[in-house]
Amino acid sequence: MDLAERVLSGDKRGVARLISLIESEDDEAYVQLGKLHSHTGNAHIIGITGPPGSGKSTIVDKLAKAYREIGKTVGIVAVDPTSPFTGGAILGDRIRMTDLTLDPGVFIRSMGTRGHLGGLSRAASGAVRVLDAFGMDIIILETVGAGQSEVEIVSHAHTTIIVEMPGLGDEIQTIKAGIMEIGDIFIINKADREGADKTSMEIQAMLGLNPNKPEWVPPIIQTIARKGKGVDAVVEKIEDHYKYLKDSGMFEKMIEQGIREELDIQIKSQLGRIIKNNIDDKTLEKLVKDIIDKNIDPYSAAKFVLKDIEDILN
Ligand SMILES: Nc1nc2c(ncn2[C@@H]2O[C@H](COP(=O)(O)OP(=O)(O)O)[C@@H](O)[C@H]2O)c(=O)[nH]1
Ligand SMILES: [Mg+2]
Repeated sequence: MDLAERVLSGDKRGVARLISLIESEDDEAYVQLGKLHSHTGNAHIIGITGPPGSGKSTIVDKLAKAYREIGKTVGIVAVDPTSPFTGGAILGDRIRMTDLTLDPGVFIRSMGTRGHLGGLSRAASGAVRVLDAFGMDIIILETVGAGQSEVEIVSHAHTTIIVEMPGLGDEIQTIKAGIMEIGDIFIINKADREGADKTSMEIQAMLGLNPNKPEWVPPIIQTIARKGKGVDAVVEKIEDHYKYLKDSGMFEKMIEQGIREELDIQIKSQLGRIIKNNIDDKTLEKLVKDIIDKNIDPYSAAKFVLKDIEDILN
């Protein structure tokens, strides 16, 4: 059995192997992912992002348990470039999900510093597709909300949750608009601490300034994740959002958009490989020297290289 067949037959080790292959950007990974394509598109993908320590992993843990209670299977992909990849570590350094890992209806995968961020985003998207084909009803994608790359990672999600906590003070003002805009649901976690109402109001005010999703008004929910408080309300809003996406036709649009992006990525990456395989280093080095010596400009040099590739392709 190849890896795709193992995934489809319900073999968790096959899932783990295929995700590793995707992480190492092995060509074969894309062949196997291709075989899974017709089995994808059934999962609800939920992205969770926010500052480190805000309680994302704790929330993911409680959400996963809540979904298991209503009989749904759950895949978790945790992307944390700030914490080193240690192979066995689940969700970074704090392993709180041990009881979940024993559940056959749950699959957890963590991804770390391996490779560049673009590669990480692609790997996360690949892992999500594997888990989708594997039959997970809910797939939760946790990333640290620190910049544009994280926004890119959660862009693979249908429903995006932003987790904040009280006491960030002025920091909340400086949250990049780009991150606020992608939030479908806002969670103020650690509501057992002082200032949760103030933080809620600040987010409310910021959302008022950015009415980018007029048909869906992002709810703001206070939680005490460590005690499981407010988690049911989060599940309810996630389900509401899913229904909104389906009813409004947004879901189909998102799928189409995702496919356009994926096709674009594949065309470019395959073209990149053709170029790499067909230009020897010597030619490139000579061109670099020629550009330095002003014998040729970079634009013309690139044209020259691509002309060669065209001839090879014909
Ligand atoms: N006081 C308080 N602490 C919490 C709450 N939820 C999580 N924590 C703690 O906050 C710390 C960071 O949580 P974690 O889930 O790892 O955050 P992440 O970095 O966003 O994934 C841990 O020590 C948690 O136990 C909460 O509701 N209240
Ligand atoms: Mg975490």
